[in-house]
Amino acid sequence: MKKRDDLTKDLQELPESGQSRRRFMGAAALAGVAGATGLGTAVMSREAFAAAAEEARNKYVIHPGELDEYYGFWSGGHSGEVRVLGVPSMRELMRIPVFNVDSATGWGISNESKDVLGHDNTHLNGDSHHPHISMTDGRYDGKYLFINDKANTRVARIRLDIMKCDKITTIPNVQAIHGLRLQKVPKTKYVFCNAEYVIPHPNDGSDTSLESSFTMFNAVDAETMEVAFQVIVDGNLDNTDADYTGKYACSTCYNSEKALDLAGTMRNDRDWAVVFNIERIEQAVKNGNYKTLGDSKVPVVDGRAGSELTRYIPVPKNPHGLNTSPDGKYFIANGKLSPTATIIAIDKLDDLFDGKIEPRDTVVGEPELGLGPLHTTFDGRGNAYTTLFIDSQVAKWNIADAIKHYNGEDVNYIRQKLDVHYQPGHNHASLTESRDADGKWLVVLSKFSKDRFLPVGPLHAENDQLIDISGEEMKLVHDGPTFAEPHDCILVRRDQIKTKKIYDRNDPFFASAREQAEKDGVTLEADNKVIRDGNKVRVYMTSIAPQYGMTEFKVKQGDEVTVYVTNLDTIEDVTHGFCMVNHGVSMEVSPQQTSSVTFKADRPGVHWYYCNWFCHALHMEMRGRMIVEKA
Ligand code: RUQ
Ligand code: CUA
Ligand code: CA
Repeated sequence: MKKRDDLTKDLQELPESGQSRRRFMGAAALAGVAGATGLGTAVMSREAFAAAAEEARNKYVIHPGELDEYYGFWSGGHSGEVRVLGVPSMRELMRIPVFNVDSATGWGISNESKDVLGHDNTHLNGDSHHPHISMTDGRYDGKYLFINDKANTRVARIRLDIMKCDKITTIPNVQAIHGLRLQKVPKTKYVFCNAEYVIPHPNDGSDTSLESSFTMFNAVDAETMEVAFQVIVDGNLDNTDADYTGKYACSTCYNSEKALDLAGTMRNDRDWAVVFNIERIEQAVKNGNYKTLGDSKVPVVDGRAGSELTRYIPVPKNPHGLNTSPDGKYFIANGKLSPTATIIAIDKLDDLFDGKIEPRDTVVGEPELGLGPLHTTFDGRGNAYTTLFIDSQVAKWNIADAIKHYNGEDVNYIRQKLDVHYQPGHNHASLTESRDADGKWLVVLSKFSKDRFLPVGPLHAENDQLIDISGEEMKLVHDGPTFAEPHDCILVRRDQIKTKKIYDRNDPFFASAREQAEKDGVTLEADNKVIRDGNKVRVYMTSIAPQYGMTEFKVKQGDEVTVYVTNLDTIEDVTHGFCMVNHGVSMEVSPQQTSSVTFKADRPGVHWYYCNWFCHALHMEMRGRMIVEKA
């Protein structure tokens, strides 16, 4: 493994050549300096070096009080959440709990979150990999962010105006949703998502053989979040992406062998990328050429080899990432166990589906990049950036030159290889999944941090590195430690996201609370009332800093109590909380929001509740008592 150089050595050696790998591996304060000098072999004075350092820093350091240019949405991996970062500062701005339980906001505790998660939800974990923002005509429209849950086979949607998850769909008939991408054109009508593992059908223990097992490619309607169709495939499914015509999506398969053992999954030199013809699939569903499985009503079409709905393009070997170039021309499948990436020409797919050419005729390039290519991203200037997991590098390469090379021309398509630290999975360039790919910043999500940070015990942080790709040369400018385990991120210009400053009183996010209040004849915005309904008690209270509308309420032992808090503050940032001591109850109530939580009043006596979001100089005084009468 590469070693860190110490600062002195960096200064002395600096900079030997444009290709030096060690130039950016010194102290963070000097990161990026060498690149900023633009020097080749010339020696640089310490003063010039310091000046260049300052200049480089100014490019990515966002000073106190300044705002970032980009929002970055990071998946939270097996923490099950989504994180919002500012880029280029890499400051964490917010966390959006999705599949996990969150003590601060009460996600997984409050009724509004249970409306999304399911009131009988028993899955308290998630494994979120791929965050993607809805698009209109190939451009981020800032409306939704979608993310998969591999752990419990779900897809979630986040409303970006309030940055809360508003829908979660469990995908039936399959296990482990992994790759997820959105239809780009004419708009995000479908969320495409791959189920990774093959399972038998029916999966009721009657037959566990591989012969009766398969997996499916799934399309979820982005507005209703219902599953629109499922497509049976050969092999398994890994990652996916869609094109810029709205017609095709393409997924990688690493287990064409359908093997259960590791060695078996590596038996074939080529697995494949499977292309889905969305128009034909929609037509098949319309014509009733589908079946259903088990209790589910989702139309299931057969896309196995020989089907008119799919085409299988052989690519080497256990391919992983599948990425569409922002010019709309290519699907790129990353070889993982092959040092290559395979360039598939999207404009040849019509001919492929019409039977005019063979699957491999769609391949127009297969550049050799290095060891362990996993994911590719783009700068919008014709260059691709591929992570090399085993080499711990990012390879920058030129797509047009790789195609020329494939055609026998003697050109070098590799532009640069940059060390990253260490073992990168995804990488993501600013706006790369849209027509607006602007080639400014590249985030590399490295799985290991090893020696880059202060040690924190056997469990290490991961390391998301920020790379300036605006010039000819990639320059590493920042190390960003992260907690387990962002897989992927998406960068979007800050003007493409419009958030609400405070809630609308009519927000559907708390529609169920409003409905219940109406049934109870309660006005959420004004009333402080206790409604008894058998042994169900509904406590409605308002809050305005630093007071609850009710500082005491009485219930009986054994009651099921639901507390509704409506925050009447209209001032941005004045969020209250509601925490019932010793009851496992905690939730956020932001300005103009109503939140509710249900719990059992199982112990008689006095039980204090308090505001747990700091809201006022008298925040400590914002509290009250629940008196539980002995049964
Ligand atoms: S995958 S490290 Cu879950 Cu996106 Cu490739
Ligand atoms: Cu209200 Cu703290
Ligand atoms: Ca394989």
